[in-house]
Amino acid sequence: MPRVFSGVKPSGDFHLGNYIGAFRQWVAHQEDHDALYCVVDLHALTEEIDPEYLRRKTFEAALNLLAVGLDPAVCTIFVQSHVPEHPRLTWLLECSASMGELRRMTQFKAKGSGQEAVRVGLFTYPVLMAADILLYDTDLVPVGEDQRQHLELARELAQRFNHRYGATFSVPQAATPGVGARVMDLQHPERKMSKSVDSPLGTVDVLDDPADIARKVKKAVTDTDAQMRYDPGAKPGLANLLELMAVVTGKGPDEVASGYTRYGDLKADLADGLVELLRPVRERHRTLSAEPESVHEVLRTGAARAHEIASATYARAARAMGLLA
Ligand code: AQP
Repeated sequence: MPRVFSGVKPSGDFHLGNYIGAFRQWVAHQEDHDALYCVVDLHALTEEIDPEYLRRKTFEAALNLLAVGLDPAVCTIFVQSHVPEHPRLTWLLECSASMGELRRMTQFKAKGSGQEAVRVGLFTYPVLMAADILLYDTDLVPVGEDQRQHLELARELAQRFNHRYGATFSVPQAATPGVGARVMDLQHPERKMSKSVDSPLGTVDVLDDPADIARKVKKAVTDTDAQMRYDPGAKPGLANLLELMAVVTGKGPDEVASGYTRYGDLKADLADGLVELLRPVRERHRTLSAEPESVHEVLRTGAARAHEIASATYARAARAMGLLA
């Protein structure tokens, strides 16, 4: 079976962007791929994070991955730092990546460019992400649009390594959903919904209760011309709502727009649709919360399987570069 790998950072609570941009695909791919999904805790260290908070969020992230519908009987779920080959391969790849190509990464430009005190890890984290992916001979990486550039870097590093040292890594492909690849903040539709940005009204968490979901959708920023049409450039707030409704209904955003005249009606139906979309997640979460040991067991089994694959790939790369076995 072709292999799928993807990861999520345990830096906060999972939101609708993670669910629609990534987890829905993860769940779909687990059936017909050899799927590995990772809580990338090392990535969370690139910015200030309280140690206790990180530990708690890492566990919660694993629990939530089960809640969104991943089945440990058919896929592998593990924590990045439990598999030591991730930082080990990162070093090998850093020794073939260039400062110039990392400086071009838009996420780094947005978060840290020009600041002397910025962490080195924030600059090099796309290389860690490349190592995450390349360790597993990954064919497909389901990600939201925000990660596309990092995925391109992973492909570039794999090709460069293979060219310089001989065939070592599979070159992965990105898989982004047609609609919903970039869910925007409901209050600031010019920026993506994100767990590390404090925007309580703009972010719908996957575990929000129905009343909160309805309140946030109702207060979502739109525009004043009140014309119902899908136009992400001129009407980003409305376009975001139409895209979300397109995900909920399986229609295209233009088709959704043609079915409404008033923003209020769209918002009301969208709130109901999102409540239903996320209901199974909330229910599974309630059950799983009562059995934390089963989550730890999933992570132990997952790390053992991931380590088996990752150690073989690391050994291949180390040998190719001339490290003594
Ligand atoms: N707004 C989004 N729309 C669609 N997909 C999204 N993803 C994240 N945000 C959106 C996808 O979710 C997966 C996990 O990504 P992450 O852990 O990097 O998510 P985040 O919520 O973006 O987290 P942070 O802490 O806010 O990260 P930064 O600040 O680095 O962006 C990925 O597949 C991602 O594409």
